[in-house]
Amino acid sequence: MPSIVYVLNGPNLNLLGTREPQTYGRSTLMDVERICREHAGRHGLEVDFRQSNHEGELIDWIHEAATKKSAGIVLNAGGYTHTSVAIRDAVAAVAVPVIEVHISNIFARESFRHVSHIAPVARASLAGFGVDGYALAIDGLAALIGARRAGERSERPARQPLKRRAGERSERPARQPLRRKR
Ligand code: DHK
Repeated sequence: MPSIVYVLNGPNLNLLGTREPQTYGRSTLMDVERICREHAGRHGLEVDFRQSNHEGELIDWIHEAATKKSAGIVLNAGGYTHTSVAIRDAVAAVAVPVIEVHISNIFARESFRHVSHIAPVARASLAGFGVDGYALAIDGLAALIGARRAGERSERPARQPLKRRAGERSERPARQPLRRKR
């Protein structure tokens, strides 16, 4: 059964495509979902893609990802990144790796966005790659958990023993003593 990556999106990300396009671009949340599924598929992973404008619902989903033993979480907590101690605590409470993603470069924006409560407890963080950040997060997560690429074999091919040629000696030739020149 393929492993599942939870991709969780916080408040206002349902408005992607029309919301401040100069900052968040023109891709919609459905486009992001497609990108995530496509990238996850390359690693033999499946995606459970969700969005909520409610803090508690995001927290419940983080817990669920852990109890269902998901492969990991890609989390864009939106504005809650900068305010929610409760989401930070949920991320800290679970054993699954959480990759924090931001479409915009939060460090190049207003100072209140420079603080992320998620970053210190996330396994890794990405910001400023646009919606491609989601694909990068999935690739990074797959590398972290050692997910196989589609079509890759699970076992390494068995090592072949070295074949000795007929007449070949197994030991190294004895060292010849150095001859002193006259
Ligand atoms: C999305 C939001 O909704 C903002 O509140 C964050 C983040 C940045 C993003 O870049 O994806 O500050």
